[in-house]
Amino acid sequence: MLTRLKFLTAGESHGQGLLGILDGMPAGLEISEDYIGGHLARRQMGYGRGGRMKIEKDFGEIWCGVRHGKTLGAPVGILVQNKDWENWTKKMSVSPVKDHIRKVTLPRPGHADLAGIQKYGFDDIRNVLERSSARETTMRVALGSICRKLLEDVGIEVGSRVVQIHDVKDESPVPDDLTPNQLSKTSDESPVRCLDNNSEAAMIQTIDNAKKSGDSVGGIFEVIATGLPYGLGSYTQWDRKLHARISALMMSVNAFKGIEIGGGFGGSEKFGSEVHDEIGHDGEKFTRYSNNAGGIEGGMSDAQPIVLRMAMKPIPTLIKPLRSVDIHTKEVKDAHKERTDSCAVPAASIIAESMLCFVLADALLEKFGGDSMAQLKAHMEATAKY
Ligand code: EPS
Repeated sequence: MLTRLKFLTAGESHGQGLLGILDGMPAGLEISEDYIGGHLARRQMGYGRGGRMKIEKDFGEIWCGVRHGKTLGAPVGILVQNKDWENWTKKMSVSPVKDHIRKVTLPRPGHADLAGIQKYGFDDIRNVLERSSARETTMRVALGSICRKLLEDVGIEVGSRVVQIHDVKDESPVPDDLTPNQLSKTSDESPVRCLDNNSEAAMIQTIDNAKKSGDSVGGIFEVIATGLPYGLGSYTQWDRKLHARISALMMSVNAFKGIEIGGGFGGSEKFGSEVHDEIGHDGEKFTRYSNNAGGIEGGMSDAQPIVLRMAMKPIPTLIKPLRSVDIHTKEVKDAHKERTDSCAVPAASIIAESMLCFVLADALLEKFGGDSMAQLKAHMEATAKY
């Protein structure tokens, strides 16, 4: 669903590290490891995370595609080393080892374990779970933050906040004068990334309760982008529609189980007259009296903020495991358990921001083109409508 950008990630959760390539960025974009590191650190935060985040201090080393602080127009390659690797050198060795390595044989309901071993014919679930780990999203955030930088340089910001953890809701609205970057800055100060203090305390309590009973919780977060011109995406073909492209990238995250664009499911119980955003004109440009469409009409950005809500399921690795069956002996046993997070909703909101950055940067390059940032900006100045 990306037309101008390509990205690939590689790496196992407890292997040596994670690799990523982002191809198609124009030349001349200022980018630094510190900028990428800032967003990687945001992904590591959040109340309810397990022991792994205490071990890792994710840092994206730029290996190629950048010279003297600016992109070359060539593929950008990034490496994130796994600090935990030193504890896994035998279990995750690339070469065969003489030691006996205990196999994981109890698939976790909700994880890729069972379908993964059936598909690839493995006798050890570790071969599946290492790649199908949320650790992979580290590289999505690293590469996505390069897209984010491109967007910022042309006045487009992407931010987020958590609105629900388990059954605790933060119903406070986002203040009108808060830009997405300011929204993220404020949310980042909360351990659960929500705006309302009372909801924050209740969310923390819910996570503590889940943890105490060996359980996990999911939640909902909102992702907002502003500064978009008219016409990213197109109504002319199914795979050019912006909401289809956003949904495809968002739903590529295993834990994301639902997406709402603008009014989403709520709109289905309202009248058309209550849902659609009336059009005005302020003498210079068209305006809207509301934004229930969430910034997308007919598969195109309509120059309003893009507003999305994503639902994340609870993490499937449970300290008090569900029933499973041993893949070798077929005995009924508890599912595999290992170190895990009881809640990763705050981290997931940063991953969703990054997925949106890929799509918006791609759609922007598709519409305005340019081999360099200077060309992209000139094309936008000449033709972008807001
Ligand atoms: C994660 C790293 C993983 C998990 C979590 C997210 O590290 P470890 O397996 O060493 O604890 O903490 O992933 C899962 C719970 C999962 O099921 O994939 C990370 O970097 O975000």
